[in-house]
Amino acid sequence: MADVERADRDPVRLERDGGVAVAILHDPPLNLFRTRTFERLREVRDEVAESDARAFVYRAEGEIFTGGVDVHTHMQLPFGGTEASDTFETGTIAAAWGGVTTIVDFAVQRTGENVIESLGAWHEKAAGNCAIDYGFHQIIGGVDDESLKAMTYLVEHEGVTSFKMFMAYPGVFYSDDGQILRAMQNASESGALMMMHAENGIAIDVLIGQALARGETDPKYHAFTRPEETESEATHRAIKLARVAGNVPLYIVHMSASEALEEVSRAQHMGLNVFAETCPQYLYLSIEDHLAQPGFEGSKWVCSTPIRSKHEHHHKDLWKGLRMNELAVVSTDHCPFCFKDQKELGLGDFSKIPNGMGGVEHRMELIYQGVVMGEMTLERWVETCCTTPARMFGLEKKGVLEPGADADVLVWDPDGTTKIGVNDKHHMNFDHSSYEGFEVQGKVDTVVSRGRVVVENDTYVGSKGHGKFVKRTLSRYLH
Ligand code: DUC
Ligand code: ZN
Ligand code: ZN
Repeated sequence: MADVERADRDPVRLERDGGVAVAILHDPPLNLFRTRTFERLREVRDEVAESDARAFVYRAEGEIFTGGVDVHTHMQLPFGGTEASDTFETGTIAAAWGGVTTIVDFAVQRTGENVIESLGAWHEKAAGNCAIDYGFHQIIGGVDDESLKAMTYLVEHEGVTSFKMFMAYPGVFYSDDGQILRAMQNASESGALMMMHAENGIAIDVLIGQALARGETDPKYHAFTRPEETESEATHRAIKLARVAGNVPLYIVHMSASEALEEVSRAQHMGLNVFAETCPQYLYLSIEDHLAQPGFEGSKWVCSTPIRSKHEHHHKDLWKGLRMNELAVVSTDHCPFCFKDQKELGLGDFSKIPNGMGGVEHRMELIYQGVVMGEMTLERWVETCCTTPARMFGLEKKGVLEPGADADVLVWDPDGTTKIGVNDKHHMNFDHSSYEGFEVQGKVDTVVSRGRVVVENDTYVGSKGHGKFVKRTLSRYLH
């Protein structure tokens, strides 16, 4: 490398190598750096802007971070008698608006379906449509010899190194303990990571039946029939099964409840390979303020695991879990449905409301608000929203600002504000906002995906198909 230059006041140096400019952070890399005075870097902005995938693009104002990584989205997922309303095109554009430069979505195999074909179907949905890069996890809905073999194949050949199973949704995605154990044993062999939707779906179905028989049909009963014990029991069971399966790495998705978090924390203290994520909805939203709104309004916030009571310490405990690294990742479980015609499928019967809400656009903003509120540090924001998700899921060139990494950059304006709502900031494809009326400090300024500017000056300037499928390696979080 020739020509090493140093920016005057900032912990960054610029190296040029064959016309490619690469910013390198101080050692150890922080994956973020503050800059108000990037005069020197501003000079090279035009030079590097369109040049090379590994080149960074700079602006003079704002703070520069590695782009957001959301490892839990469901674009156009067929679910609940309908289909999630964001396509790979609309959803990845919205993600870009939110400072996200990589998503990992879920390909779905149901009982009787071929795993490799189902992954192919998800490739078809996404290819050529995405604004930012994407990877896939594979949902295993049916465990048999063929699907187990396919799991190994996906790890070895397809860059799909994590598998999600469901202890909930009997008759839809549900797997019993024996099936889960077999899949976990397979993952233990191949080195893959197991992701678990941890809710006791059999018990929940009993509670749902009893509630409906009592005439309890409003959206709020969705949460009352999924009490925290059904989440913590399943979390506990998943942890034990993972241990039986040779301590396979286990990642509990969308954690919402204090008791479930205790299970994870206990396992971690025992030295088990157990990890967990939470989502913004579990940190901010509640039964009282959202799900129990009058009439059918609350259906907008029906998702599983459910949002919980604001009086039971869940919010507080989850923020603490994020600080303590008991919760390693914040994702969104982005799975939006319109109120009209989609959520309305559950009018008169909460159990028929499609489960899911949208948030891929707002995760960076909402979790930055945690920094503003003193719930976490700026470094932790980057760790939980960018760096750890990338490492956890083997996205080798994502979540870091370092030579050789993809130039996925978020320029953040800490002095700006973001007003969230259908008539404010809202680029997702559904007819309401899960965070309507939220006003948070901080604002996405510029977003760069592999060296290409995709959002700047409050305008989306990316292109359909720029986003490419990323093959993932095994999780790098443990090794
Ligand atoms: N939970 C949701 O709310 N939506 C999609 C699937 C899930 O597990
Ligand atoms: Zn789930
Ligand atoms: Zn999900």
